Amino acid sequence: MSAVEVNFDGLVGPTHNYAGLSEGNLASERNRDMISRPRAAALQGLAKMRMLMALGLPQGVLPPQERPNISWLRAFDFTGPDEAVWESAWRDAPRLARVAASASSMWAANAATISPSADCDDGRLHMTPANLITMLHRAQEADTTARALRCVFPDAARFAHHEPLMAQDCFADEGAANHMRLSATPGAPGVEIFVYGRASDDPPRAGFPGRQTLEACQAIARRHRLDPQRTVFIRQSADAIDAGAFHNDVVAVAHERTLFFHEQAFADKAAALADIRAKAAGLFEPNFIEVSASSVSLADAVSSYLFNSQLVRAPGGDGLTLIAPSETRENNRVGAYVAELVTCVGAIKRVSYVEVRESMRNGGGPACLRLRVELTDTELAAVPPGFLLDEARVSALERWVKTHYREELAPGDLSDPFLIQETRAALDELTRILPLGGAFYSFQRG
Ligand code: SUG
Repeated sequence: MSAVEVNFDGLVGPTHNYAGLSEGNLASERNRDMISRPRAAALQGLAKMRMLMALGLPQGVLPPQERPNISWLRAFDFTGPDEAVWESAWRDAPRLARVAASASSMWAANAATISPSADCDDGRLHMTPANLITMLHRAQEADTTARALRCVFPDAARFAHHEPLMAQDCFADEGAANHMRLSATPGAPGVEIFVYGRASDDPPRAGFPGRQTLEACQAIARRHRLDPQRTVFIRQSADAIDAGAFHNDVVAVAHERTLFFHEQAFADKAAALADIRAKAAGLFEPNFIEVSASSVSLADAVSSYLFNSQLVRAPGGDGLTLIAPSETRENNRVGAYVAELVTCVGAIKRVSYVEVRESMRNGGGPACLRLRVELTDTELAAVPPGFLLDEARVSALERWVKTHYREELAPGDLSDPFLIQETRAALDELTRILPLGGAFYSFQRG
């Protein structure tokens, strides 16, 4: 059956800021308390979507979540009118207030794990919103993500929506950022590759946290009804995690038959590649593009975000295009590596650099900002068209950003109680640009 990969990008929310909330994410830690530029951040995200649209690729969008998250703060017994909740949280628990202001749902690669229907034995597309329990600020995303996905994929006969995994350490799950898929062509059955940072019975270790567990990966593979003969579980290398690869998509990316990865991405590379090759047997021959540490060190891979690129095939074009962050080019060693890569005979024929600097300063590159969903023609027809971008809708979103988003947000600006009404006005209007209905956000439900 013919199918197409649709990237659904997370819209950057109006409270985009640098709070230094993510241990093990070097950019987030380094840029803590910098002044952010929410308007530029959201426009950079939309410009990236435009770039993919210009290549002839379908592009979808996911809404930002409601922040400041006043109802989340109420769970910690901040009481009174919304403005009073916000003020007392800043006074008594500023760290919680910053968590409640985080716009982290923009990184849609962490929204969910998606298995296309070609891989699932009931012929439906399966999705599991990520519980994101490792980082407090991200753990507040799962419920709203689940609701957003139900709006975008409403047809239960075609789309199987699962609950996020149990919010327990054993099932820590960060979604598609640790999930890859190889297949001969879109629509063909593939090999699903789950990458985990730790197993629940690992001995304690020093170093940065592994955010994805083996148990979470296995549970998702079972509930998505994947064929064990076509499913691979790979342990991420501790070296990669400790170098700042807090998700696998910082050191590897896959598309169609191609796996583009860093030599030190996986704990046991030889076993991982052999397993992928064995499980692809009879379907396709995988194409491994391994980047040696002598060409690009792990430190350069993490700082340049080379692998946090999108690998795409433009319709009618030959070969794959790497949509890489401009930071990749700015790193002389990595930029030179890419320039050579695209001139050798290989699957990746060209590179396009994209500027998503505001997101990058929080550790989110082009690939973090999108959730990939491979849809058959009939599944695509079941997506409300309002979630797919055309010129009119992307222009409407740009106008919306320019109307509602602040140019700058300094940490001290976040405590402004006026921010609550300001962001709600923006989100309320958004529900008339995207087909979210009039009660998507909790403030709209009263
Ligand atoms: O979870 N940064 C995000 C970046 C997510 C990137 N996603 C992928 N690699 N797929 C994170 O660490 C920083 C927020 C702050 O510090 O204000 C943050 O959440």
